[in-house]
Amino acid sequence: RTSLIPILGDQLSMAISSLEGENPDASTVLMMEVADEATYVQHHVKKIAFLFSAMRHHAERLRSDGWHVEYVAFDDPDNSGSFTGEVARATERHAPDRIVVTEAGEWRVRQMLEEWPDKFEADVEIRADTRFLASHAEFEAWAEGRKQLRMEYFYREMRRKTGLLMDGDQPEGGQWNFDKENRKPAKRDLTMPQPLSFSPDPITREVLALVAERFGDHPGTLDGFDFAVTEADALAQQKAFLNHALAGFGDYQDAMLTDVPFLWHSVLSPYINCGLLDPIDLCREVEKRYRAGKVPLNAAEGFIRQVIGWREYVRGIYWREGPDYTARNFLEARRLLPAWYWTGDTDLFCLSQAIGQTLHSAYAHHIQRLMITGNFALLIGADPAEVQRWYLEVYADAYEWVEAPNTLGMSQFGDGGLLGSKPYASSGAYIDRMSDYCGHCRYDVKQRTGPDACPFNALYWDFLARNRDKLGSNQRLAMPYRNWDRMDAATQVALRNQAAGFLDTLD
Ligand code: FAD
Ligand code: DLZ
Ligand code: SF4
Repeated sequence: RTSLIPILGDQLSMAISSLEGENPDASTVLMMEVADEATYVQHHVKKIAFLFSAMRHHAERLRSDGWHVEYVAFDDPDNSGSFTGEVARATERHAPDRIVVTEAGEWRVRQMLEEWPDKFEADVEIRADTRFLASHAEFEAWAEGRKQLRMEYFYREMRRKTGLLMDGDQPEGGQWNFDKENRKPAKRDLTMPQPLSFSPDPITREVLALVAERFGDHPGTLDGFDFAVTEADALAQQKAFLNHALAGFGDYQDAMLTDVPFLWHSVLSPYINCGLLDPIDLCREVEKRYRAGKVPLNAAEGFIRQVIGWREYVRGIYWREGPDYTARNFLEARRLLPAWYWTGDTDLFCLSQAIGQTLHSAYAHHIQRLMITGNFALLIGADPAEVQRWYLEVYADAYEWVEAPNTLGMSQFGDGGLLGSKPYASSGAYIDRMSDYCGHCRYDVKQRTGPDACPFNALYWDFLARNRDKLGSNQRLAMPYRNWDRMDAATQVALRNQAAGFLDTLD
């Protein structure tokens, strides 16, 4: 029996489940660069170039392993522009008995695949994505019957399941979570780690020319494209992280420094999410470094928690909550993002840093996403659908299963507290504590009102006051609401006017 095996752009693993047990001599692997995927949002040009190049390199790798691969390039004149259209053309060419595919990473594409059995003669088999630790059923079983879902408890299950950082049935070091140790501000220093840089080979250069020509109206720049596009190079970047940056990952996880985009972060998410790196292998390497005495426990635990805790947890939430999760808007926020989210051209220095580096590198680290761009969008009352679209567009690691829970749930409180127990809203003081941005800013982080006041300050109080009916009973906000209530009426009015004046400048 002959098989057609479509491999989607985020399935670039040799161990992908759709290939498991299949016979290369009776199979055609289909890979396709399609307009639907490249334009369902206006992806950053580096994100498209990265994926197209990684896909083309992966096709070569599959061929060298004996697979027959048909690769539909973006500018193929017969390219129909969609997964379903390309599978239809391939079934006409080959009349396969079976179509075998690994499940998609988002509802939009899942729904497409689920239509295939009705559309095509062949038997369609949609296989589970075994690159994740928790299957859909396991996550459901864990979540079932719990009054409140919290990452921390799910994470402990994943520690037990993998045995990562376990000492028998107890957590290594007697504690599951060392997050409290991971909040140090960083100092600039000449020995700071740097991710590797990979110069474009002929395949990548061809892709860069294609993307420059066809996606000129998308955000970002192709200048300085230096992503890894093969598994070997992604593994080299992984090794560089393990050897140089991991030791500081814990301490400086929340730190931000001017013109230092990567700090001690791994910058591996684009490779993990598209399949070039295996997240569990990576965690095992991290544990090895800890066991060998090369990195402290707070770094190893902190990193492993992000991957087997947060990453798996947000995926579980995404699929559990269903296709309308992304449309939620608990705070009924309706404002558009300012146009400078797509240019970085703003005099709020922290935002110009986070957005500027995003447009350049299609990367920002977690605290920039959460506490700079996310926090600001939350405070101004930006429409969470619009905020999700922005995050999906601009980051090379963005796929809806991981982007939406982080943006809608964690950052914008759009799900009303399902993902996080309180909104990640803060005034300028937090940003000043964790970064050196404020020293470079035209605003004064210590002032709350007046022409030089840091806009985050008044916006923060205005956010709390404006959303009191929705947030007032949240126990974790009791203290800030008490502080608000202790202010005299004139101060409250001045803060709200200051915020209103600033918001007017955004429209
Ligand atoms: P590191 O700091 O080195 O962390 C290591 C790894 O842990 C990451 O590579 C990633 O695989 C995983 N990880 C860490 N935090 C999270 C998290 N909250 N959720 C899932 N995985 C996590 N991550 C994405 O992969 N894609 C997204 O589209 C995405 N959108 C986000 C949107 C918002 C508003 C926020 C606040 C966070 C988002 N994140 C997203 C999570 C996180 O910011 C990125 O995974 C991280 O910044 C990637 O950089 P890194 O590889 O250097 O991570
Ligand atoms: C993100 C993306 C882009 C930009 N282009 C393609 C593409 O042309 N072909 C492809 O197979 N995949 C692409 N992707 C990734 C898909 O959107 C991703 O695989 C789906 O979201 C399924 O999870
Ligand atoms: Fe950002 Fe305010 Fe600091 Fe300026 S003063 S960098 S706007 S937090």
